[in-house]
Amino acid sequence: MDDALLPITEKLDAGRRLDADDGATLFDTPDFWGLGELANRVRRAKHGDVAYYNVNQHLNYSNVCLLSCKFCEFQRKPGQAGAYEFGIEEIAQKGRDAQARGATEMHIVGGLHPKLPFDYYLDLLRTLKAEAPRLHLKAFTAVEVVHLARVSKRALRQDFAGGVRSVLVELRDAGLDSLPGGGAEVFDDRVHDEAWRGKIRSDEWLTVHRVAHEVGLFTNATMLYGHIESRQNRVQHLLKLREEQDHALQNGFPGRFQCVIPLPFFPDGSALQHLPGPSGLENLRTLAVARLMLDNIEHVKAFWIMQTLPMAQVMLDWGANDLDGTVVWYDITKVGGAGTHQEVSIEQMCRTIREAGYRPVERDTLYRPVERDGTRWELAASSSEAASRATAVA
Ligand code: V47
Repeated sequence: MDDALLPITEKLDAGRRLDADDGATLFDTPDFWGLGELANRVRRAKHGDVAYYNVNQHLNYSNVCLLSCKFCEFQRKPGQAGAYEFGIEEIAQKGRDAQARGATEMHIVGGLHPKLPFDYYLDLLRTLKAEAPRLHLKAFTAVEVVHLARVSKRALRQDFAGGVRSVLVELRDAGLDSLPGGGAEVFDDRVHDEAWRGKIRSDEWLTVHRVAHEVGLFTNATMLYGHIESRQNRVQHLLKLREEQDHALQNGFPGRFQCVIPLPFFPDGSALQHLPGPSGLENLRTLAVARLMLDNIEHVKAFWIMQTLPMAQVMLDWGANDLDGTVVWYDITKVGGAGTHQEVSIEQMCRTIREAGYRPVERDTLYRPVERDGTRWELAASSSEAASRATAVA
């Protein structure tokens, strides 16, 4: 073992927090397998041999976007070939279809559309809740939430958090159940200005999530790595997330971050396609560091769509305890030039997890175990919600 890992091991054994220097050491250590072992130890202490997945579907209501993020191959300008926006009936149909195939979650994100009114988004949520009430609606990144606050003319300049709060409350009351983790990219102003100028900055992203936690919404957090950022930027990103989670927990907010999802940059088709993208080893290293630094975020997701299933299997030994969903369409990135139809069956997902030596557990978006019989599903009797419902009935 690299001697530099010994004090870190001692800290972990004593339940003490790692700091920025420890993060740098973990990124730089030549003892790659030692790092993996540390991450796996922490992962196993928290989650044993359980590996979660869910049955979900993605809905990208529009790819039209005012922004021009250099890493993004999804966005189109208004009128450009391939630009689209879904009508509400089309969205309703997708909701009915997802519910009929037994999905528990709809993950909804889109571009910053210059024309769609705020009512479109409220309609989208209300329609899905009416047509597919069993779907949990995990919708709108912090970037979209700020866009919607602007579209609906909240006074963000005078009171950013207040404007965000009023928009989130309205969305929540229309059916929004939680926020996905997208749009965080990497929390650094230099990288921001070079690669996604015009998008909200890290302080605004974090404020949206803070307000979401205050108003009772659970959220996720991503980190896009392997482009023009440094490893030090990644450590700082993780520390900012940890600090924000401390804030939610110390203040007893009803919401908090549930999981972190490190996302490897895919160069193909983007304005940064001259870059190589991260290697498999860098993916494992970044995942392990995320698990070790984020002692207050319960779940770490290996998003198999971007990592591939074989890589995700290995990632279960490197800190990940969740593979995300069975997904049906995924349009934001296309792995290796693949089409947008990316789907695994529940059987395939379970086989993948078992083969890696773990016990597959289906969860809902809030990480409550699900019991399933084909397309019919219920929260498992052991989950706290089901238990409290049973108590209320008794
Ligand atoms: O914010 C865009 C990233 C994100 C590329 O919350 C790219 O459960 C790699 O946030 N290469 C959207 N990444 C995806 C996302 C997500 C995914 C799965 C689960 C959850 C969750 C959230 O995708 C964007 C951006 O960071 N992205 N382009 C690219 N070329």
